[in-house]
Formats: sequence, C-alpha cells, structure tokens
Amino acid sequence: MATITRLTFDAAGIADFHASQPSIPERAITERRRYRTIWISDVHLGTRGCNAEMLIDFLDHVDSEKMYLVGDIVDGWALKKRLYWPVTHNDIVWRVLKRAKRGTEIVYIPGNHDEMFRQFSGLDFGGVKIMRQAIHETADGKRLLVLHGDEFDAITLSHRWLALLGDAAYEITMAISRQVNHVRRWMGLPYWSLSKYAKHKVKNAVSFISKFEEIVAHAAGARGVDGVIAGHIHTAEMRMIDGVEYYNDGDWVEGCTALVEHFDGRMEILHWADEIAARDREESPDTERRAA
Ligand SMILES: [Mn+2]
Repeated sequence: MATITRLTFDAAGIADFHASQPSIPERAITERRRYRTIWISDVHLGTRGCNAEMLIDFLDHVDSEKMYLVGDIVDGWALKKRLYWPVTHNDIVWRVLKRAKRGTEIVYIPGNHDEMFRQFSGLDFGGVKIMRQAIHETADGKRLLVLHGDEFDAITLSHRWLALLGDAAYEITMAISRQVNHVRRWMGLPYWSLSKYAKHKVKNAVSFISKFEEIVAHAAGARGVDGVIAGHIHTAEMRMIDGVEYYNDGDWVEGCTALVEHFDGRMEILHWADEIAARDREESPDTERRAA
C-alpha cells in the first residue's frame, strides 16, 4: 500500500550550477543600478565577521560591465583554524559566478588571506580571471593600478609584534561590534560600525592608515599610472596624494563599502549600510526617528 522509495545513487539528480539556486533568492536584474565598474574587497568569507547578508543585498541591487575582487575575498587563514561556511557564503560565490556567466568581466586579485589562489594567476575559473594585479583604464582615459595592498606591509609595519597586536585588537573590536549590532538589530536600529568610529578616534590607527595610503600612492606614482586602487586596510577612501589618485574600496566585515566607476569615469564610494537605512526609511517613513 505505501510507496517504497528506492535509495539509489543518481548523479543526474544532483543539481549542477546551471540548475542550482541560492538560499536567498536573487532580486530581478532589471531593478539594478548599473555602473561601468565595481570594486569590492576584504569580504572574508569563512569568518563570522563577514557581513554576507549585506553583501548579498548589494550584489542584488547593482550591476556592472566589469567587477574587480580586490583580495581577502575568502579567508583561508581563518578556514585553516576552523571550518566555518554558512549557506549565505555559498550564495555570494553563486552570485559572483552568475554575474560572470551573464557577461560581467570579473577579475580576482587575491590578497594575503586568500594568497593560496595567487598561484593560479593567469588562469580563468568560470569566467573569473585570477591576476596578481591589474591596470584599469577608466572611461575618461585614466590608468589605475589595482592591487590588494599587503605588498606594502613590510614597509608600513616596522615590527611583526605590532601587526599581531593589531590583529588581536581588531578581533576584539569585531566581537564587540557583532554584539552591539545584535542588540541594535533587536531594537530596530540601523547597522553601526564600531571600528569606523574607533579608527577616527584612535590616533595610531589614523597614522597607520595615512602612512599606508601615502606609501601605496607613491609606489603607484613611481609606476607612472594616474592612480591606484587597493583594499587590505578596511578603510574606504578616495583622495589625491601628491598628484596620484588614491582609492580604497573598504571592506564587508564592518564598513560595508564598495568603490564604483560611473559610465563617464566618475568614481564614488558606496556606503551600503547607509543605502539600506535610506531604503528602509523610504519604505516606512514612521520609523525615521529611530534611524536619527
Ligand atoms: Mn588583506
């Protein structure tokens, strides 16, 4: 009377990429804002710090002809210590590959946390081209050097212990930030970045950041390019340093920022937490006071 289901191994029954769907469904592509180029970095997939939901929201609201992944996309260091890979992290990989399949030119420049992919420089995986660094030409003809930025650690960090201390302090900051935002979410308050706040307060961090920015800009100037785009220090920025345009696309651990190029070559930093907060206010104006 009851139907007996036979358990047999059926390879054809396993969905491949073309048939698979992400756990968080994709938003319709026609509703997306279009840019010429998008740069993101320091996503740190494989860590609890990664703001996967926010990045998924970003990817579902923007599109571009070209996209650069400027390093530390996957955190191999953290994964080596402990395997952490929620479905949302797979959703991000799915979305990146889907973009490549739809025709977005994708360049992946591995950083220090995903240095294991550097050995594959020059190869192409499902339309994602792996490169050690790149020269991007803007719509208005400027040549910008794109690299992760850890190449300059030996110069910016004079002592190894300083780097380790920085790492420990950073991890504590991240843990506090997660707790604070957990409570804020519960209270219906928008996302708040602790380290963005702390970086503006702590003199040492500021001097480290400005030192990094100057060294990277000077190195780019010596290469004869008009500007440079980096990641690594988790601090979004765009400014002129001694005649060289310096850009940093920030991170998706707590800053949640991306760098974009408009079709006329104009560059802009997108603060995605602010964009989501603005969208939420639009959708429910009565909650406006809470976001203030
Ligand atoms: Mn890095």
